Order: sequence, then structure tokens, then C-alpha cells
Amino acid sequence: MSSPIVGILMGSESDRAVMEETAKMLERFGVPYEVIVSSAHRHPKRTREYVQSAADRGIKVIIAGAGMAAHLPGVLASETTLPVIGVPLPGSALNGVDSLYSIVQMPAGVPVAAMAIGTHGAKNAAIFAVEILALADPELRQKLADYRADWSRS
Ligand code: RP5
Repeated sequence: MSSPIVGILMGSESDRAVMEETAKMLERFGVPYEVIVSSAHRHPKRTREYVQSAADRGIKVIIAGAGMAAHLPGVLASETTLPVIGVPLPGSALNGVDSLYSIVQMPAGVPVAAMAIGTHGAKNAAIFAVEILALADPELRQKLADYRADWSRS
């Protein structure tokens, strides 16, 4: 198994079912990834240590799913210049609209790419990560073209 180049993080075990969609999509493109459950508020030290060492370990893109206050993607982005893609997760009384507003509203200087709420966002986060990686990988670019052609036919 190749070393992971995408880090999939989530704030809670309760986020795993949706974020599995990200993992499945990366597998479809043959992109190696790792999955970490680490909350920005419950495990701040572990979360910081993970992201501070990510680039040196070969991680190129970080995908972070979080619900409710959904501060995880922004906290991760504050500790790295790797691209961070945020997935707002439903489950709260506000059905993920709270998470969407949190993730999409990063102040200038520390961007997070905000996806749609829930499984659509989880899948698109993987595709967006592949698009970033494909900038330097012609084989991956071809896989994206093939995927898009198949998807257009369905
Ligand atoms: C966030 O709070 C997590 O990302 C999760 O979506 C939400 C609820 O977490 P649990 O109480 O289910 O652990 O930090």
C-alpha cells in the first residue's frame, strides 16, 4: 500500500458514515489516504500535532468533515499551507446549515474550500482533492476525464 497523500479528518466517530463516501471516492481514483478522528475542541493537541506534521509525512491535501460549530477545517487550515477542503455535516438541530456557515465563512488569509452539506459534499471533497492532485499527475487527470465522461452518461 502506498503512503497516504490525502488526510481525511473528522471531528467525531458520529461523522464516519458520511465521510466513508470520501474514502470510497478516493479509492475509485486509486488515491491513498488515511482516516483520523480528532476533534478540534476535544483533542486540540493531537489535532495540532497531526496537521503540523502532515506535509512532511507526504500529505498533499486535507479533507475535514465536521458538524455543528464545525471549527475543525478552519483550525487545520490555520496550522498548514496544504489545501484544506471542508465538508459540513448534518445531524444538528440546524441540519448542517450551521456547519456550512461556519466552514464557508473563513476570514481572509486562511481559506477552506467549502463543499455541500453531507454525502454530496463528502463525495465532491474527494473529487476536488483529486483535481488538485491531478495538476501534477497526468494519469490522475485522465482518470478524472474518464470519470466525468461516465458520470455524464449516467
Ligand atoms: C462535531 O460535533 C463533530 O464533527 C460532530 O459532527 C458533532 C457532534 O459530535 P458528537 O457529539 O457526535 O461526538 O465536533
